[in-house]
Amino acid sequence: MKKSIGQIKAEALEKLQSAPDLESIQALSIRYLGRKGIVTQFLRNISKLPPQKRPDIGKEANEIKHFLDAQFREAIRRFETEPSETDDRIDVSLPGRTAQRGYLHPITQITLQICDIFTRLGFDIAEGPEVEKDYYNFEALNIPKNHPARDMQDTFYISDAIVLRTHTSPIQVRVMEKHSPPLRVIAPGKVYRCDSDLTHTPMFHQVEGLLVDKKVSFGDLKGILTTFVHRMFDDQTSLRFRPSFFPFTEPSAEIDILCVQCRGKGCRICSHTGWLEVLGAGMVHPAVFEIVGYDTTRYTGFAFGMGVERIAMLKYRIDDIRKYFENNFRFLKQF
Ligand code: 2NL
Repeated sequence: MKKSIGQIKAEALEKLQSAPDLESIQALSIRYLGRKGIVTQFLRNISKLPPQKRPDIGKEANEIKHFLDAQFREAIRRFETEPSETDDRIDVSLPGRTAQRGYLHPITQITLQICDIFTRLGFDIAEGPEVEKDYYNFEALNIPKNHPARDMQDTFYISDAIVLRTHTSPIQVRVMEKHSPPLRVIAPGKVYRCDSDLTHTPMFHQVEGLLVDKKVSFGDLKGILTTFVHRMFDDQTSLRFRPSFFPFTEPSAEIDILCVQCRGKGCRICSHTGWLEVLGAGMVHPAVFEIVGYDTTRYTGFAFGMGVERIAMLKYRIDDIRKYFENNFRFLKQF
């Protein structure tokens, strides 16, 4: 025999030490312990030795065979379970994972645009509680106890005397309680109604406006709202004032704009009328002024209200209001 079993062992361990990857360890295992492997051959050749040498060398060779087998198995297990040094390394030249940029919600954007238009016309912005007294939400607005607007079906009642506000008018009542005329305020905010379908959600956003001064006329109301519509949509957009009714204004009107889609020809969006309702408005009812202690012989005023989602749906041509509340990032980031 050319090499002693001790030499074979040393050589095998040295090669195992410098094996760079799993494949070379597996190849080494076959080279030494395989059917025609170096250690296997050595064991076979023991039968050619003189009989008195066979037991000692045989025993040693067998031990080394098992030892090497354990070493190879262990090395293979280490490679398979532990990440290698190269896998572990961080490539500092890779581009980082960028954080998604945040945006203002489309409803917030429209609310801010509406507020901006009115601030430039001299209005102040006022806010108030969403959980409101029945008094501010109904009573002070000349909405009597048996009025259909108070119906359990529309209003979320917290208790007998406390509701979730159904409009932002209570904000303006609170402003009038605190300040005397002249006064120009707009009241943006969330409002709640027990209603849910394609065009209604239980929570939606409103902007209301109120102007009180000496000699305020319906003409002033028309002027302000015409300017608003021209700035919100475009200055070619026609308006139409239709007589209507609200308990808190007299006279009252609903304001339509010429359909943004068909420009009056008639289409699905305007239900083939050519017009879209966007605002409610009117001259503040004297009963409301009396409740807050304003002198109705000296002051008149107008008020108006609009749904922000409705304006946003028309401006962005979205036909399902629920899209604004699903928080689908791919929808929201378009605006
Ligand atoms: C609509 C109609 C309107 C008002 C809101 C108001 C507020 C006070 C006094 C009188 Cl404090 N009126 N607000 C007036 C007319 C219409 O909103 O269609 N909103 C979406």
